[in-house]
Order: sequence, then structure tokens, then C-alpha cells
Amino acid sequence: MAVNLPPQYHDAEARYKKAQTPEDKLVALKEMWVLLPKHKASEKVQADLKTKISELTDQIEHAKTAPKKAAHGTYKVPRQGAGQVVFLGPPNSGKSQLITKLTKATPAVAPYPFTTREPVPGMMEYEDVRVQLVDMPPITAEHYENFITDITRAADAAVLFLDLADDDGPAATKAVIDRLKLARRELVPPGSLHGDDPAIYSLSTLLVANKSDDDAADIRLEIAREEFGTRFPLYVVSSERGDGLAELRKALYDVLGVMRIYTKQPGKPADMTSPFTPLIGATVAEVAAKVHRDLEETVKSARVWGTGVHDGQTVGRDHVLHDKDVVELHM
Ligand SMILES: Nc1nc2c(ncn2[C@@H]2O[C@H](COP(=O)(O)OP(=O)(O)OP(=O)(O)O)[C@@H](O)[C@H]2O)c(=O)[nH]1
Ligand SMILES: [Mg+2]
Repeated sequence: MAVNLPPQYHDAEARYKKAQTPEDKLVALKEMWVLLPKHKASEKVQADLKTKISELTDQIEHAKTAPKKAAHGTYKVPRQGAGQVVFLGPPNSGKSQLITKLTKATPAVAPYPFTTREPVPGMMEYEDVRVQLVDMPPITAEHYENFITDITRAADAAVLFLDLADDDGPAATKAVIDRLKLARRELVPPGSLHGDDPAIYSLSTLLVANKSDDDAADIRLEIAREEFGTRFPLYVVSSERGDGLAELRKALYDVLGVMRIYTKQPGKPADMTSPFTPLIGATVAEVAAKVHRDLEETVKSARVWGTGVHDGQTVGRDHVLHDKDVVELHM
């Protein structure tokens, strides 16, 4: 199969060849990327362009000596809200676009690969809790930012992306899984048993097949289901149109495995605005520790309103709480 390149592609290529500075070269390469038909026959050209764009972007960034990264050699994203979910995936699969739809964060979204170069956190509201989502640079077999290894270790869960607008989508997603494995990060379905090897960190993962609005999305989705459908829970979305996002929001909260516990002071109404979010199955003592570190030791009992108790029942420190219980701690 021949690659039918539009004439504008050749113009952009000519500008690339003539360009004197890395910046001008990059502009031309990005135009070539946008103009290149994305199908099987152009796979090699696509791979080639990706590598060149990545290398040039690195070169330009390096010249600017990114201070944050140079100083610490890594990035830290302090955990906020009920938990942290990192976005992992191939270039151009719509990670940044989805973050802009689910949070107030505004990472750059662009029609060429390797746009995101550093982690960008944003807070997603879900009912009365907030979940932290972290946009990440893309991953390919050849391109991997080392700080991803640390960030995935600290995260509570991950979203793995699959690009339904790209024939190469399933293979590119598989490359992400394999590259993370080399870094001893294993993407697993939520709730699965973690392996025995302590050096390998298992990360609960949802698979998001993005760009469901693409004309040929259905065919690629079938391939994706065959390849990954039994390995991960699959969410089919269009970040651009907003399809499937309500269901995904709920899944992004559920994957954290937390529950909502409201606290109250004796004689006062409960604070129903900002619940604590301990792991499902947490006890009175464990919730007390979330309120204040010292309380875990000193809490003796609690009155509980909610599931499995009668209103205001006094329970011991080892009582297991349930989602949406109201708790009055007694020292
Ligand atoms: N048709 C369609 N295009 C989308 C959708 N989501 C994102 N895009 C487009 O895909 C391109 C890449 O989107 P980004 O969000 O920058 O992708 P990314 O995964 O963050 O890319 P990198 O930062 O390079 O890893 C942009 O042109 C988006 O407009 C979608 O649901 N449908
Ligand atoms: Mg991005």
C-alpha cells in the first residue's frame, strides 16, 4: 500500500529541510504530522516523524534548561483530595483534552504528538468529593520520561488511553504497557491481587478508549476489546464531544476504593460538606487518624448514624464504618 501524501505535506517537508533553527524545523515537522494520513501504510513515516518531533522538542527544552526538572531530577505531584489518578498513554491519544473536560486544569492540547512534557494535575469534582487527575507526558517504546516511574509509584490508580482515531492505536497502547513493565510498573484491573514480587508495583487501571466520534472508531474498538477488553474495565469516550464522561467520572471515584465519612461534634449537626475519605472497610480508629494523627491512639468510642447501627449508637474503636456514615468521635 502506498502512502498518498497531500501536496501540502511536501511543502511542509521542503520547509523542514530548509529550516535553519530547531524551532523552525519543529514547526514544519508538526505541520507534516498533521497532514500525514494516519493508516497502516504510513506507519513507518508516522514512527519516523514521532521520533524526530520528540528529539527536537527535547533539544529545544534542553537548551532552555528546564530549571524545575534539573534541580530535583524529578517531579513531585503532592496528593490532594480523595486520591490521585495518573493518565498514561501513547502520544496524541487525548490525555490532555480529557483533563480539560474533567477538571479546571488547562494543559496544552494539540494535533501532534509529544505536546505534554511535564505532569499537570487537576481536581475533578464528583458529587461531594474531589479526585486528583494528573496529565502526563506520552509513553512509547522509545520515549519514556524517567520521572513517570516515581509518579506512578505514588499514585492510587491509572487511566490507560487508547486512540480510536489511529489504526496504530491498540499497538501504541500495548507499547505503553510494555514500556511501563520495563520500569517495574504493572497495570492491573482494579481489585485484582497484587503479585508477590515487591519490586514490581501494581497499579489499578481503567482503560479509556478515546475519540469514539471518529468515523472508523467502531472497527478499532472491536480490535481493542479483543486485545484488552478482558484485561481492564473499558470506558469508551469522546473527550471532544463529551460522550461517556459521566460514567467515567463515577469510575474514577470508584477505582480509589474509598468511602465518605462525615463527622460531627456533640450537640451540633454533622458537617455534610467535606467528608473524610478513608479506604472502604476502615474502622473508627482509622477514621480518627484521618481527622488528626494523634486521635488514632486516643479515640475510645464513637456514636454512629448510618448503616448497620441504630441512630446515634455507641460503638467501639474497632467498629467498621460504611459509606456515608456520620461519626461523632469520643476520646
Ligand atoms: N476526534 C477527536 N479528537 C480528539 C479527541 N480528544 C482529543 N482529540 C484530539 O487529539 C489531539 C491530541 O489531543 P491531546 O489531548 O493533546 O493528546 P495527548 O494524549 O495529551 O498528547 P501528548 O501530550 O502528545 O501525549 C488533539 O488534536 C485533540 O483535539 C476526541 O475525543 N475526538
Ligand atoms: Mg498531552
